[in-house]
Amino acid sequence: MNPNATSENPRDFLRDQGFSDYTAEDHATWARLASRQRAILEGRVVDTFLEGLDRLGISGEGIPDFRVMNERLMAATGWEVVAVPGLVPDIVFFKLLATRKFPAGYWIRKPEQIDYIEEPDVFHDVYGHVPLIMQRVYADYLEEYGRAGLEAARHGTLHRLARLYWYTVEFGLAQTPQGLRIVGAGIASSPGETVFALESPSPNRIGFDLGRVMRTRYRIDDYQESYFVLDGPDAWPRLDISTLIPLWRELDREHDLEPGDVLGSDRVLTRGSGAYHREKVRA
Ligand code: HBI
Ligand code: FE
Repeated sequence: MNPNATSENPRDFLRDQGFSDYTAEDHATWARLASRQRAILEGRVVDTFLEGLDRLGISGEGIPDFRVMNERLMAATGWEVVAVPGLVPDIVFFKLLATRKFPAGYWIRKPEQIDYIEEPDVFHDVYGHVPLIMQRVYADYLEEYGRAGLEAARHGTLHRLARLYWYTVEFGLAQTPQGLRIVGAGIASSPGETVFALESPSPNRIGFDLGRVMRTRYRIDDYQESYFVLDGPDAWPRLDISTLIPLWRELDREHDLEPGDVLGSDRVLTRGSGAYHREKVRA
């Protein structure tokens, strides 16, 4: 069915991965991306991410076969990866997560788009997102996120859930005994942002707070101006609805924050210089 249609039924968006249709060039694109990432992630991403890659058999050699990957994922946390053509409607996305299905684009970027794509492809979705789903605490957080999303749709607070996803699942950092590490898939699937998020003096790095994050707009087309830092690699927030509803009500009385804003009440780990985005504006 036409993916632009307004169906809210996940089944209308699922398809077969079409594993045998990938070309040698497709697998070579994966291999190039995966080997580049592996080298740069060591010591920068949480250790459980690299363990997840290994346990899933996600290799640097080629695009993984979802059937093989899903046997291991299902055994570990009861999750499964399902193939979709691209972005699915929010409600469909939440329904899938709430039933422990992670939607992944089946297509892979062309060699000339190696560093930037507008919609998530199989490399971002599988390499970036799936390794942590091998971990129970994370797997449970993602399911809870899906459930909270369905509630948010009824309360008119979808934008708050989108911000939460953005600043945790996609662009989260975490404190670990070894120092600051990456947990977000958007960072872990991008070589440029892997280094920028941890090492650049430009962005703010702010201790995670659920309400603070839900107030904060985000950039979709460039590195983040602020990253939020979980207190530990497993310190994902609980999203029970009885806490979220009063929180949403409180936030509706406050103005939104811009991506680079820093508040007096923030737990600031790094006050960014802002140099990176300032240069961009001038260029
Ligand atoms: N669809 N396939 C796919 N992948 C996503 O990450 C995704 C989506 N639809 C909606 C969406 N994300 C976001 O708007 C969520 O943060 C709500
Ligand atoms: Fe993503």
